[in-house]
Amino acid sequence: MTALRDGAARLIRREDYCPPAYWIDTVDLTFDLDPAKTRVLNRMRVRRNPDQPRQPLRLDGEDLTLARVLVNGAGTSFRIDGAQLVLENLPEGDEPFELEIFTTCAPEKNTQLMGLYVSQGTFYTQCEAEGFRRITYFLDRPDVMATYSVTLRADKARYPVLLSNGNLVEAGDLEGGRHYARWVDPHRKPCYLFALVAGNLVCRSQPIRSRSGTDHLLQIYVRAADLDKTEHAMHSLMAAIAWDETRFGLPLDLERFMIVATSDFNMGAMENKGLNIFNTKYILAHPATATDTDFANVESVVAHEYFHNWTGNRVTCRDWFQLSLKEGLTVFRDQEFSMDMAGSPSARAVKRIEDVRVLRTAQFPEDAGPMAHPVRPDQYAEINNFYTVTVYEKGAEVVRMMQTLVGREGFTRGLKLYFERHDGQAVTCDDLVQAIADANPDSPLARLQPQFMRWYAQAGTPRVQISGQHDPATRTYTLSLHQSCPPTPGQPHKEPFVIPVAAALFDHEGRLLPGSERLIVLHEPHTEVVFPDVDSPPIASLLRGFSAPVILEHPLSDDELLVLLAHDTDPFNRWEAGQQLLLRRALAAVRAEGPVHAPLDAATLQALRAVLRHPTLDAAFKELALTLPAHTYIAEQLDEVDPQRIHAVREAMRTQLAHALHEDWIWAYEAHQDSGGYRPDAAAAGRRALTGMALHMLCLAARDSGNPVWPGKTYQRFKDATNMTDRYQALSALVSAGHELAERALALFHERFRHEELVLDKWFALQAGAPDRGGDILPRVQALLQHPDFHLRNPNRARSLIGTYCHANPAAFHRADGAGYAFWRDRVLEIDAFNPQVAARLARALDRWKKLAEPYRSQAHAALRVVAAHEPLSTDVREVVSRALA
Ligand code: 0A1
Ligand code: ZN
Repeated sequence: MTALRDGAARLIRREDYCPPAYWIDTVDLTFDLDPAKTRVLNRMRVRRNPDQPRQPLRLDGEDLTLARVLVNGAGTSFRIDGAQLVLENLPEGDEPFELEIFTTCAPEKNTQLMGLYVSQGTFYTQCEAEGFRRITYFLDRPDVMATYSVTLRADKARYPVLLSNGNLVEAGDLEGGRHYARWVDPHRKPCYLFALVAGNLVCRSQPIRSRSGTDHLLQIYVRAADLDKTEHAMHSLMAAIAWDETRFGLPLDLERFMIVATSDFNMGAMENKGLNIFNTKYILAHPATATDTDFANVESVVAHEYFHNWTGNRVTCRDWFQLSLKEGLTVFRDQEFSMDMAGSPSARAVKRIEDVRVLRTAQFPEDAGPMAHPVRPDQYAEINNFYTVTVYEKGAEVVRMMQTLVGREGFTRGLKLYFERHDGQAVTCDDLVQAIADANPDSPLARLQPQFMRWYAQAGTPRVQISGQHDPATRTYTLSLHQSCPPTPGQPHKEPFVIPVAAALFDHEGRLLPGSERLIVLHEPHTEVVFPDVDSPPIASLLRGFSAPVILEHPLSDDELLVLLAHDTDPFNRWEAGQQLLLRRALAAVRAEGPVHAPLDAATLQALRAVLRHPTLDAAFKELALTLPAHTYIAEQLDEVDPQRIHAVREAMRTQLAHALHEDWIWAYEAHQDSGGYRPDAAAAGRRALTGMALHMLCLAARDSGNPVWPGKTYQRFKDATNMTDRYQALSALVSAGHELAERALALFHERFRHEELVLDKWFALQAGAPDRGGDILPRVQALLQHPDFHLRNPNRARSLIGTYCHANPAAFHRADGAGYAFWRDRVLEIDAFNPQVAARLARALDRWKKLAEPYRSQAHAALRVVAAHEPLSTDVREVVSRALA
């Protein structure tokens, strides 16, 4: 419910769950589509739920104009109670009855982009979580599942394409230049999976035959100008279909699987049954306009939405508290898919590192801040605020731990049992864990199942403290592991978790000790593990592959970290050793007094040079190993945060890397050039990432030396590039270095791509995210708000300029004069007036204000208080700011 309401919001609690008093078995919808006034006739077959006490039928509705209600064809009395339509005089007895509701709505006035809305002249719907109630009165909850038939009527010239879920059963012309299409979806579904699209679109079609021999039609609908950008999405979809059949035995259950892209979308994409609706950002990809990151995102989001067809649609959530049942599991599945697509072990590790970086830079702060919540939350004011990195990414880590505890095959067996038991049902997170445990009765998961469920119940990132003791007399090495978890809002005390810690031992020459690899399942507060046959003090490599979403406190010496960086056989921990070395130096420099000076020592620089020059390591891995720990990750390690100090330290480290490794960067740039055409595969993308990093470093070094050679080469590469990755990297290198050529390049870039919305988003984001020099970014962002290409109501554009500035440019945002926070305050309120969901995400930029040093803390507090006191304020934003202020 995103309606603007006054006062404190009512909390919805998980413990209050009650099955519905009525079931809706069939829904027949007729739409007369008109942007100003769309007429919706909703004919339902309803029956009382005999397991519940007799009570009135309460249907949810929002922003609807009600014209008529009929029960079994006759008029009936009704009343409106808040946002509900209440029917009291229903037929006696338990026979099903026909309920017919006729309403109208105004899609062109729908700026929230929930329910039925118009974008660039085309109708789209978005119903998750509670948007269907903005289309018609309904039991808008995921445990009410019905079969749907849908008739769409609209002007034929303006809306030649009419789509809904399922199969097209009839289409034809009507009077007055109108036409119609009738769709029937044979699968029962909750209303959040309903969708319709009507507009002037073209499509790429692909017939396929599955492994089991069934024929299907895949279609991707876009605007005509975008058709040449759909090939990669189609390939990704075909790969995802094949992967789900091979890995999990899950086939496509639809004759027709359609994807439609829209420029105006609050989130990434939506898994509506048979008719996925996507943000264009996650469908369109052409080498000339999309970067390697865009290509990878398209692949993973297309797969994610497709995988929801089983994990989400065939088996759905009983209530919205169970959101991670479908999201954690589906993110896990899309991560596994992307890893398998990446191919080589080191390319898989690169994907794993990228996923862990997201977890640490976004989820760990969430888990330590005012919005901390369990993977299965206990309460919410606005469910849209809980589509979070905790529910999605930490939820995926919880599923991954289950796979680790039962093994890969055991996990596949568990999912098979889950579908055997629950296909067609709306279930809970307990049901998923139960199926995986029951399919693996001898596993540690089955033994520790109730305790494992704490991952769903307790918020906060657990810490695992390590110490090790070598005993030469017994030739043993004893590891002590101690776990704890800090308090989070509403959860002062935590019980111990089940933590799988993958471990191995190395000697000081970097040789793996034979037989030392094992999985430690920590479940007590404190555990000791003894490794036999260890002749001398070893180096423990722990939490390999990031086997649990915890913070490891493992006091390895610098020398030991250097050994792991050079030799660990687990590429994840190899990367991690380098990150720990860099993090230590960053923290020491942040904590030191006085001006920041050269935080990196010669040994670290030499180790990084060795990684960069390594003969066999992948370019993508090298790029990750040489990337500094993120600003937010460094901030999380501190009790009090001075954002300007962290920024200064990171800049000093970058400058040192640029100068000390100058010759190496030149080598890296020249040795990793690609000849031939663009291919978005992991190896080629890795080479481009590394050459891009090299250019950044070379431009940075040139800034200090004044030598124009590398900026000149970079500018030339920017102009000559044959793909967007290289072009954007070059542009961004000039912008980051603050080189005078940057302005010229930015102007050229705009001129060349001014008709490409997604490229313009990059153009805005690059400027909003550029390194701050003397406070110059905020005025630039303010000026860009007035740019003719800036459209506040388009979520992608608002996020690219305002979101990037507030969320991704800490040094520019946290200004001593508080002007960054005042800007945040004004934009949150401005956006909240028309799109609360987007506003609430922006509002979270000040989640961690209590950790800020003065004067930032007081300034941020003042801005938050103004937002909290504003009337009217959406439930969405109110929940975020009141938790921040609590
Ligand atoms: N279920 C989608 C995410 C999603 C959630 C809410 C939305 O409303 C605007 C849209 C999409 C997914 O996980 O992909
Ligand atoms: Zn999802």
